[in-house]
Amino acid sequence: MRETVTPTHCPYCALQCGMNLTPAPDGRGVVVSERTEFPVNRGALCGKGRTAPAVLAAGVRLTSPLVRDEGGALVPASWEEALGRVGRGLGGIRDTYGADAVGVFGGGGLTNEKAYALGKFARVALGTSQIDYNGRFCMSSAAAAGNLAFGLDRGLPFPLEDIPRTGCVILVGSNPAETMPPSLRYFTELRENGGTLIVVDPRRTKTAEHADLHLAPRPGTDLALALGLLHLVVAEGRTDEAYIRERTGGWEETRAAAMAHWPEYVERITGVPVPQLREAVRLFCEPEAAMVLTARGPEQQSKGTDTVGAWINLCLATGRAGRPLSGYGCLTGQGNGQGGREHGQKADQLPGYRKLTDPAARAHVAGVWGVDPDTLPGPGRSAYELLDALGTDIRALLLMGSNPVVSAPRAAHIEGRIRSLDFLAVCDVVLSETAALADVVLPVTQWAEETGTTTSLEGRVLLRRRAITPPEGVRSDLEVMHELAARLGRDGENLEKKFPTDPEEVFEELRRASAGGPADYSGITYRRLAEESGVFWPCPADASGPHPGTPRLFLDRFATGDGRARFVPVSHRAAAEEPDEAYPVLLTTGRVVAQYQSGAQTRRVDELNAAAPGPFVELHPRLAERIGVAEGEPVAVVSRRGRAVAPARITTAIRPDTVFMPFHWAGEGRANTLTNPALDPTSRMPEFKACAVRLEAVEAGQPTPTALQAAATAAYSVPPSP
Ligand SMILES: Nc1nc2c(c(=O)[nH]1)N[C@H]1C(S)=C(S)[C@@H](COP(=O)(O)OP(=O)(O)OC[C@H]3O[C@@H](n4cnc5c(=O)[nH]c(N)nc54)[C@H](O)[C@@H]3O)O[C@H]1N2
Ligand SMILES: Nc1nc2c(c(=O)[nH]1)N[C@H]1C(S)=C(S)[C@@H](COP(=O)(O)OP(=O)(O)OC[C@H]3O[C@@H](n4cnc5c(=O)[nH]c(N)nc54)[C@H](O)[C@@H]3O)O[C@H]1N2
Ligand code: SF4
Ligand SMILES: [Mo]
Repeated sequence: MRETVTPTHCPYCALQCGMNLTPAPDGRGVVVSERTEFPVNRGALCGKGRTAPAVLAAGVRLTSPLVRDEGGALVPASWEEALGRVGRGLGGIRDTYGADAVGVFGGGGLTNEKAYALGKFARVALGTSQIDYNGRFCMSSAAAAGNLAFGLDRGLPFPLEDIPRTGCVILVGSNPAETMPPSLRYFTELRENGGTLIVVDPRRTKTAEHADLHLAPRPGTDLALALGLLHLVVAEGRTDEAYIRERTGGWEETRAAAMAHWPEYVERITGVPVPQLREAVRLFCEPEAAMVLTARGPEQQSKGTDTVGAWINLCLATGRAGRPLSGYGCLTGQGNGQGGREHGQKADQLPGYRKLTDPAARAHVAGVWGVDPDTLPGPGRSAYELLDALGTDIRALLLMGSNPVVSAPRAAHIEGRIRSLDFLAVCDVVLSETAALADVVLPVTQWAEETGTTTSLEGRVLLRRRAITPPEGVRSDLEVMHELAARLGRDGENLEKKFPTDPEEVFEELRRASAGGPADYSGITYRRLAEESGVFWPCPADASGPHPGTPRLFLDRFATGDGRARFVPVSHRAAAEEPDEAYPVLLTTGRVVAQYQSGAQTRRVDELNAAAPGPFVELHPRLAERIGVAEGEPVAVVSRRGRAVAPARITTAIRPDTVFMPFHWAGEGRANTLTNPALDPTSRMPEFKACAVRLEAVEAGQPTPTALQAAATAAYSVPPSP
């Protein structure tokens, strides 16, 4: 028998590594093997991608719908019954309280087809404005800043393959050694080619170990850092005046703001010594070309948009955007983090990255959907605001592709809001902590069992292909929306006809809906995707022949009205919550290599649990000594939102005024019990990366808050400037 090899992509992060799948010999699940011809990862996979088939197994994943019985337990039920309950649950609330009493929450892991269908489902089948998704917690600040400065947001405006050929990369708050391991090679090759890598991270991460220069700012101070670098660029006469004149607007105001951020002042705010600031400027400005890449570190702040704006300003002032091998980029996170933000599951958005408030966009998309534009609701709330409104004016929620009980900021409060809903329906592949609270759980197919497209962090649209038949008892998210539409239509409306279940049919509609929009997919077909290693958007349909797609953006002009990039005038401001007597230490949060996000999937894989069995609190030996905690001992971290407990992991790789917790676990060690939902005014991004906490050794005596404050301040003293 000939083996059927299906080339496809990983279910997890935005690198979307290529992999080959073959049906497992025992007829259950798939076997993963190298797909060397896919250029981005050339066969390399991290442990998560390699072990992804474990989540396909019965016993690990859901194989039957679950409904809550009279005793309050979740019990297996038929699809007919489960769908009927969801139809009545959502429809009943809509009919009694109005469409906006029903919320929808999506995810950046959903394929383009699902994200598109979900946005349409909210606006057309439910008629609600209350839809948003977890991408708001991810790269929304970078997206907002990119739109402001360049007139367009595509995470990377160039392919990863450009990185090894530039002169210098500043990697800000990004830890690809753990979060996208196969991509590390681009940075090591950069150095082999004579380029330099600067890493900005409060921790000396595995990525920072590869850097020529590691700057370790206090969490929440990247805005000041970028302004300080810009100050030095101006003071040292390193601006590119011709470029500024020809390709940008708004320089004078930005220049003035930067001049107010003296290096010594910036050193005081950030803790980064002035000589290091000067060295960074030298490394960044000397080569012909250079890049700044940001990830969640500077973005997940209550000033994330301004912070990314400040890094973009640095690129613009030095002529390092919209030129070969130069530019600013954001390393998007989730499997379809890029496509998921383009096709309408965001509160203010229509497919093709169109604005819901734009009358022409409404008319175009309503035309594709066959509805009256006036029936389309306006923009709704952002993710945190939506979750915070559950149980108040939003009484029912349909959740697809997120696990907010673990991943939302101020999670204990959000968990309470979710519990206070009249009705919750969750579509998931596993019984996540959030699904466990649902009235109805609908089990859905997974990556290897279904076809669909994703758009990687490069803006490269890719085809994921079905490799095996899903088990009896699960259905695809598209089928769920189709069936629910049938139950939500009024007066024999046949609403389900608007929600096809074949992914290619949905993609064909998405092509038309996106045509002419900023993220134009109209020239992309499944057939092309099957033949090529992906196609970069924008790729408009072209009568004269297939459009090649656009790997590199902005080389001739930016996507603004006049083609010029815009400097964004910004100045430093503090984090929403700074350490004080009662909460003297800064907490920041993030990821470890062997777990993914809320852990809903990866915590079900033995090999990954062996590598990363549980939460921990990373802290500096000096801080550990002050609170009297030894390696591995439990330490309580307390913020104004709550208390979490996890074993201490003591290391000199973190600033002594900061502790770090990964957010992959539920229960006592849930980092998001602590985090601050202070929102960025533009992107509505919560401040996952900085909040004030105090530490307590769980068994030893409790130190006084004042002693802790002293410890935190004394432990980190800024080295004197020369
Ligand atoms: N293993 C694994 N890989 C993943 C994921 C996962 O959950 N697990 N998730 C995927 C997703 S959705 C995303 S968004 C990406 C995220 O990818 P990354 O952004 O690389 O991940 P994080 O660990 O959240 O944050 C990166 C770094 O920011 C640092 N940091 C914290 N506070 C600050 C600050 O104030 N300033 C600066 N400059 N740095 C700071 C942290 O110390 C951390 O090392 O990873 C993707 N890949
Ligand atoms: N403290 C702190 N919190 C954070 C962050 C941080 O850095 N620090 N990072 C934030 C970021 S960047 C992100 S992206 C979020 C992510 O946090 P979540 O939104 O919770 O992300 P996941 O854990 O990936 O949840 C996805 C859920 O959908 C399910 N799922 C997977 N594929 C599908 C599918 O195709 N269909 C359906 N219906 N379900 C599916 C999975 O099993 C899982 O239960 O967390 C945010 N929270
Ligand atoms: S780096 Fe990301 S896409 Fe690649 S194998 Fe790991 S999780 Fe999957
Ligand atoms: Mo993310």
